Order: sequence, then C-alpha cells, then structure tokens
Amino acid sequence: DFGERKGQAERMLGLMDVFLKNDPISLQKDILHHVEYTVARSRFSFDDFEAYQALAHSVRDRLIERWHDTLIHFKKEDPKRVYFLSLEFLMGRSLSNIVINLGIRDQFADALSQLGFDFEVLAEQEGDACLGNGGLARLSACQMDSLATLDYPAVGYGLRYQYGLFRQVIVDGFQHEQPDYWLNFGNPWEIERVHITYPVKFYGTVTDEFLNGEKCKVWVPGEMVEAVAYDNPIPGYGTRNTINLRLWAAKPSDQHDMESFNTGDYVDAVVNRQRAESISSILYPDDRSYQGKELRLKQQYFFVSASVQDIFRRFKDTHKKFDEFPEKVALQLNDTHPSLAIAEVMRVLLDEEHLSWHRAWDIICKIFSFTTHTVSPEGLEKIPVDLLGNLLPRHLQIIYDINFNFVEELKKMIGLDYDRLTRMSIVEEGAVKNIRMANLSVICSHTVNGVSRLHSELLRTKLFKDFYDLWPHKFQYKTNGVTQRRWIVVSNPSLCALISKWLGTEAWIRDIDLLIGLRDYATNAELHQEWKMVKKVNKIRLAEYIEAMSGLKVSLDAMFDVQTKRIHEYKRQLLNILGIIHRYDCIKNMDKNDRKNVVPRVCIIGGKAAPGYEIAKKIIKLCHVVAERINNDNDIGDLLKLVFIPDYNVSVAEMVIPGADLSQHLSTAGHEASGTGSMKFLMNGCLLLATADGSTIEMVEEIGQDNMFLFGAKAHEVVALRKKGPTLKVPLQFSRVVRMIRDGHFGFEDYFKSLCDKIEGTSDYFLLGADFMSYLEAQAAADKAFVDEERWTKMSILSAAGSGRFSSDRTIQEYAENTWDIQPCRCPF
Ligand code: GL9
Repeated sequence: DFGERKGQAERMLGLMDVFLKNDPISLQKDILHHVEYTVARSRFSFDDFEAYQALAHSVRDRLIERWHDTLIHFKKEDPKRVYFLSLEFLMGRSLSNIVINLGIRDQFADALSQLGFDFEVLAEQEGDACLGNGGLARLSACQMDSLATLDYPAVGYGLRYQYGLFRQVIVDGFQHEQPDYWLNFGNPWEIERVHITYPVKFYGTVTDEFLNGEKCKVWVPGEMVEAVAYDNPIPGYGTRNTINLRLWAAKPSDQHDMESFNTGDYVDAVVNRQRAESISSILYPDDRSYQGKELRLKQQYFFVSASVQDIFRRFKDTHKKFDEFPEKVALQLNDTHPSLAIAEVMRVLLDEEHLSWHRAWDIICKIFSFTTHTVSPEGLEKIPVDLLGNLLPRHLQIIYDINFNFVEELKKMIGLDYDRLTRMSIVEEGAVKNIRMANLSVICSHTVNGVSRLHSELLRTKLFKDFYDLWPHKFQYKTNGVTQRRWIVVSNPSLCALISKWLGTEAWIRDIDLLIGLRDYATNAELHQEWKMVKKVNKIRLAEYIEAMSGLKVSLDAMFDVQTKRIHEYKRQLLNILGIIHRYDCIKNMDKNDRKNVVPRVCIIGGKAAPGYEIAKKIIKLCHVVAERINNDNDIGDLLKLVFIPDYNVSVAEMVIPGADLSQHLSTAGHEASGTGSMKFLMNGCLLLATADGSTIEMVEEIGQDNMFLFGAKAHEVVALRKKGPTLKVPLQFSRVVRMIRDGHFGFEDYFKSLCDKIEGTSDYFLLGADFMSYLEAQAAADKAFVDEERWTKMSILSAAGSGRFSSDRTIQEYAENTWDIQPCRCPF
C-alpha cells in the first residue's frame, strides 16, 4: 500500500520544511506561533510563564524531529536494546538541559532577548518533575542522559505519577508535607500516545486447561486496567540521538467491569472506574523501607506488565523465534522494584507463547541484570505471600516453581546445609511468609551490580555472601556517576565557560576525562583569579536565594558549608548539627582576640524526611531551633550562621551546589551504598569533608588524600566499635553538646529527648560519639585550609580536575560493555 500512498507521501514531504530552522527570525516566529496557537494568548499580551510555555513548545518541536529520526534509525538497524526499568526518575527541570543538548541554547537566548525576554528568567518558570525520592531516582535520570549521549539504543520505562514527591513546607521549624500535583500547569515535555495502550490484569484465578493436547495455565483476571504510554524524549549531547523515556499512566479499561453497568447504578459504576487511575497517582515517599502495601505492589506490576508487553510487541514486529530474544533484549532492573518483570516474562513465554519451561528459563537467565542500591538487609524488599498470591496468583506459582528448581539444584551443589538453603530460598518462612525480591533477582539475573567498590565488597561478603560463594562470576560493580551536562553545563555556566577556555575545547562535555587537563594549571595565578570569581558569582546567587527565602543576610567571605540530601540517621545530619553547636559554644567562650582567628561559616542544611520517619523530622526541628538561637545572637555576628533550605529538589540543588565551598558527606562507614551528591559537589570544585564510605573512597584515590578532609571510623572498624558500645568512652565535648540540648538550651527539651537517647550510651548505633573528635579535627583542618586562599583554590581546582571518573558516561559505558553487551547505534545527522 506504500506504492499507492507514495504520491501522497511525496506531496506531504514537499509541504514540510525538512528541518525546523534555528536562526533568530525562525525561532521568534515559532515562539510567537506557539503563544497564539498553543498557549492561546494574544501575541501582545503574555506573561513570563506563558512565554516559557511557548518557548518550551518551540523546543519540543525540534526535539521531536530528532526523536523521530532516532526511533526510525533504531527500527531500521534493529540493534540489541537495553530496557531500563525503574520505578523512579528524578528529572527536575528539562528546558535548559534540552536546549544545551540540542546545541541551540544561545540561538534561543538571542531570539528571546530580541523579543524582550531573558532565557534564564523563563527557564525559572518551569516546575520540577519529581518522580523519585533521591539518589536512586536522580541516578536514573543521569543515566538516561548518558545513554542518549553515548548513542546507546535504550528505552527507559517508569510510572507517570500524578503526584510527585511531596513538597516540604516548614512551619515553626517542623516539616509539613504538601501534595505535588505537578501536572497542573501542563507538561510540554511529554507526548501522550493514546493509541499505545496495554491491558494490565490483576486478581482472579488460575485454571488448568488443555491446548493442543498440552496442559497449560490460564489466568482469569478479576480486574483489568489500561496502561497508556506517555513518551518523554531524552536528547543526547553532540549527537542527533534522542531516546525515549516511556512512562505509564493508569486509565480505566473498557473491559474493566462492564457487568456493573448493566446491573448497578450507572453513576456508581463510573465513579468505580475512576479508581483505576489511583494506581499511577502517587509516588511512595519512603525511601528504602518496604511497607507491604497492596497499592505499591500494584504499581510495580502495572508498570512491569505494560513495559513487558511493549518489549514483546517490539520484538515480535521483526522476529519470529524467541531464541533470538537475548540477542535483542537486555532488561536492567533498577533495584528490586521492577523485579516482578522476571515472573512476568516467564509467564508470557510459558502461558502466552507456549514455550517449554526449559526454553523459557534459558531466556530469562540471559536477559536480566540487576543493580542493588542498598547495603542493609532491612532495606531489601519482601512481599507477603498472601498479598502476592491474591493480586497475582499466576506469578506466585511461577516464583514457587523457580524456587523449587533452584533449591533442588542447590542441594546438589551444597548438600543438605539447611541453614544455607533457608537463607538462599526465595521464600522466607515464618509467621508471615514472604517472597524475597532480592533473592529472586540474584538467582534470575546473569549479573548483579553494586554501585561502588566498597558496596560491591559488602554485597559479596555480607548481604549476598551465600550467592557470591555459589556464583562469583555474577558479581560486578559499576561505581555511580552523574552527568556533567546537568551538573556543570546547566547548573554552573560560569564554571563551564572557564573550563572550556582553559582546556581550549568544549569536548570535555562529551569526554569527561579531558577535565584532568586542569591539573596542569592547578597553581596558575591567572586561573586562580578566574576560579575564585566563578565561585563568588555562584555564592552571590546562593546568598540572594537564602535572603529571599529566610530574610537572613549572609557574608560572602564566610565559608559556605553545605549538607544537602535526604534526612536519615545514617547520613548523620545530627553529627553536623552537634558540630555546629560545639562551634557556637567555643566561639561564645572565646575572648575578643581569639575570635579574630575564627573562620566565619555559613552552614547550610537541606533535605526531606520521609513523612513517617519521626527521628528524621526531629532532626529538622533541631536544626531550626539551633539556627534560631545562633542567627539571632548578635554577639556572634557573621562568625556563624545556620540555614535550613526547605524543599530541596533538583532545581534547588542546581543553585546550591555551585555555591558551596565545602560539602559534607557524613554517613557512618559501610552505610552509604555509593552517594552521588558528593560527585556533583566535586565536579563543581567544592571541597569534600567526608567519611570513607561508598564512592568517597574512590574519590580519595582520584584526587588524593591531601585534597579532601576525611575522618571517622572505616567500614571494617564499625562492627567492632559497635560491639564495644557500652565500654566506649565518648569525648567530653560530645557529652557537653548533647547536654545542652537535653537541658533545653534551645528549647523543646522534651521533644528532643528521644533524639538524644538515640545517640547516647549503648544506643549510639551510628557512632556519632565515636566519630565526634575525628569529625572536629577534620573541620579544624578545613578551617585551616580555607584561610590559605591559594591552597584552597588549588584544592578546589584539583577536585574538579579529578572528578572525571564520576561521570555517568563512564558508568554507562561500563554497563554497556560488561553487563548489557550492547553497541552504540548512532543516528546519521
Ligand atoms: C541509594 C543509596 O542509598 C545511595 O548511596 C546511592 O548513591 C543511590 C544510587 O545508587 O541509591 N539507594 C536508595 O534507596 N536511595 C539511594 O540514594 N534512596 C533514595 O533514592 C531516596
């Protein structure tokens, strides 16, 4: 039929511009066109937000061109693709990132300025897409940027939550959560695909039936929901490649329950249908604690089922034999959240494609890879068997069958070591029977990745030791990375220009290893001058934000000392606050002369606490009462200030990180699987004060011990320290600051009692007392370095110069080569 339509197609092509043009007049015409026809405002009266919308749509048009070309190219080449399954993507804003990756930022900025608009001001109009909790989710976003930039044929799959991560509002120093109904003002970056939908089944029963004389299982579902695709094009930098992030939204299905329309009340039946949408309505705000909630399980299966159907549809478009499946498909499980995909692929192969168990299992073992992001056994997901069996009866059977085969094999290999068999089983016996999603993932994946070297070591020796002993070849690690496009080019344009100037090229934006070239100028006086100017510009931006937000004026001469991340006991924001109280106490007790030697500090803390995490919420309140006291003490003046930045998210991070002199990463060693915030600070030439944990260990190797302030117990010492618990002598300084809180120095002493109890005596699980002196020493070393401006600047330059290893480009390259076995597939320009 193409023959028939050929004339038509040629005529259509003749009507279209081949590509949209990027000269100022074309861009201005486009923007005005969208003002009038998309935003539907008069060309002579539109505000900044409407201008942003029109701008975004003009950018989107250009994005779509490349995205189409890429999809067509992939279809033609039919390479092996990686399907990146993640329940969370923390994208933040898109506009600046997109125009920079498309290479048309300056053109748009010029075009806008001729219309009387400032690009930066319009970019600020965009709201954040917060479809994730923290590190894990932002990592997915960085990795999508790298996958596109490195030309890999990849598709991201996730959920299109209607409510993103809650907004944090602080009232009287207490955290309150407010809904983030982020789609309220429209989302120009997504493309709704009303025709790409799949039915997703839940509940019901499984029956045995005969098909061509063979027994097979038939799942008769009790509920049906429709998954609708929303595509989010992700452009690469310096390439035409633009890949797809497909997020699923739940809609009522026409097949849902037509029965109730015939029998019951029409209005009730319609209202009932709407309930389907609740599946994709809300992101769970608790990082790493599994709640056993049915809705969460429904979300997991909903997104897995739709994605798997989409993957099979694409495969079957061009392939007949399933033996080719592993040559075309790599499935990446981002933590255990999407691990039901294992049972789902198995189910489709068995029940719908009617492969034998043997052939289906063989395929499973070749396509899945699993990355875990946690170090603690409590962080591993467990699904109550009753819950799973009720919602997904066929999947539970399949998981049982996988487990049966596994345990039989295992017995042959290790004998009847029942303790070990019990530990390794996918099914956890007990009062409540559970499915261990991590065991399922390890058993069925060809590769298990950790997110830093230390993490991988902990996986091999602790968390998954039994499995490592069995299959050492499965275990790898890929130290996390972040994208320099977002974390330098977008968020720190002055530093970006400076780096390009000194390296004589912009090539580092694609090839981060070039950053090392900055080392040659680490003592160059001219670079030092310019480097300090850049930091100053960013500190001014941050200081203005702080003043606008809290009314507090901070001194630009002070060291900006930042700790921003989710609030967690193991991340030890409390250690930071105790250190600040100690510093305050010391200054108060100094005479005028000694005070001259104090290095002025602006301490900045920011981050959200999970809504149900009481202790974390108390830490936020403590920060506020201490800040209130210090900031209003005129006797202290600019020597010390403490600021809590509310609602920390990607766009706030983009402003805070470049303005930091020092950043703190205080996790008790052995608890932070990797940490990625530290990488963003490092790239921006910010010095690190950190424990030897997660990826910081590898950072020391890159930039040298002299360029970082390391402190605290090492991971291998932590267990012994904990055992010593009651016999450990805590320093007087520590007891003194805790005493101050207990005695009501900052008020609210009853409220803070449980917090103090958690860190004193035998219950100091995260070892604040044990690490306190070492922490103070590291802080003193940072003060000392800061007053020596030349030394500090050199350390700062060397930090950025040595950050190359922590680009997600490197991480993704390693995944592509060592885990997914995929090749770049570059779209011709
Ligand atoms: C985390 C780890 O705790 C971090 O150390 C790690 O850097 C990231 C990315 O690998 O993953 N795992 C995890 O559950 N979260 C992480 O940040 N938590 C959130 O995403 C909130």
